[in-house]
Formats: sequence, C-alpha cells, structure tokens
Amino acid sequence: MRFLASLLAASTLAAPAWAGDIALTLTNSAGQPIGDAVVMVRPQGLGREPFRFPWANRMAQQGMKFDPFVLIVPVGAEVVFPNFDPVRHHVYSFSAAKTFELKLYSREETRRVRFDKPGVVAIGCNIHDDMSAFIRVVDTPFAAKSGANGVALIRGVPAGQAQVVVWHPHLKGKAGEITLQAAVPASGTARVAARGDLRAPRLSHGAY
Ligand SMILES: [Cu+2]
Repeated sequence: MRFLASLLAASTLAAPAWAGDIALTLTNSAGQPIGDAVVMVRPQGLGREPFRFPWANRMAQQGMKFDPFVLIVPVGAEVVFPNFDPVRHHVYSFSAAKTFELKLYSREETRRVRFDKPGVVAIGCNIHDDMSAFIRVVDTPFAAKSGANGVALIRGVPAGQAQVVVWHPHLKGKAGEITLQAAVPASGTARVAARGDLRAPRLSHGAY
C-alpha cells in the first residue's frame, strides 16, 4: 500500500494527474480535409520548461523541394538544413520571427540555424523561386501537424479549458489562424472540428 502511494506521488510529479488527448479535424467549406496545418494547444497554467518533439528539427532540400513543407520546432531549437540534391540551393528567410541566409552550398553539406522567437518563418530559395516551406516556432509542447486526413492528434494535455490555435500558411483570414476553446477531458479524447479555406499560395514570402 505504501509502495502504491509513493508510486502515485511520483507519477503526479512526472506528469499531470489528469490529462486527455485532443483530436482536431480541419476541413474546408466543401468538407475536404486540410493537411499541413499546425495545431497549438495552450492549457491553463502552461509552464516554461524546455521540451522537444519526437520528430527531427530538420528542413531538408530534396528533389528540388523543401521537406517537410511545414516544420514545427520548439522555441530555441537549432534546425539543420541538409541538401540532398546534386545542385546548390540558397536558403533564406526575411520573416520577422527569424531573418537568415544560408549561402550557396552543395550536396550533403549541413548548416544550422537557431530559432529563438515564436512565430512563423517563411523559407525560400534564392535560386529556385518555386521552393517554399514554413517553420512554425512554438512555445507549447502541445503541438502537432494535421495529416492528409485533416486530423492532428495532441496527446497528454492537462485537463481543463485550453486555447487551441490552428494555423496553415495558406489559410484565409487574420494571420492564417483560427482560434478556438476546447475542454480537455481528464482521460480519453476530445474531438474538435475547425473549418477554414485556403487561398492560392503566393510565391512571394511577404506575408510573414
Ligand atoms: Cu534551390
């Protein structure tokens, strides 16, 4: 019994005692799913402890494209930019959240950039105008990207009211974002629906 009590005390310290998942589905007004949206959940009492995501902080150039199109990284993350193409790329951003430039480099060479402010960083290539990608720098560990089915699953959110922000680089509306409130259950999954429409992508990266 004493063992069980100390086990419970330990798990309470390690993670919120009551936490649920949020499954957010983003569709357009025709009911079609929207992938590559970033869903950021801010529960009440969100801490400032450092965190990391299970995916790599990596924006590759492969097949004359950036991969992935949208990358979520924690604030303060160092992102690598490996080039797997047999040609040179010249990666840059003029975004307020991070302005940088990685001068021409060639196959397999890797450069790193630190992203120290939350926000949207639009990435382009000076040589190939149609190359476009986005890094969303976030200050919440409760963030995920929607898949091709429009669903983003955020696990282990402390129970209670939470703010949910959905962002996609081509979403119509203010800052490309939709803000919702959700009630996170003490266990199990809250299903949340969001609706938005995409505009035609702009090749100039001036929006951010
Ligand atoms: Cu390029």
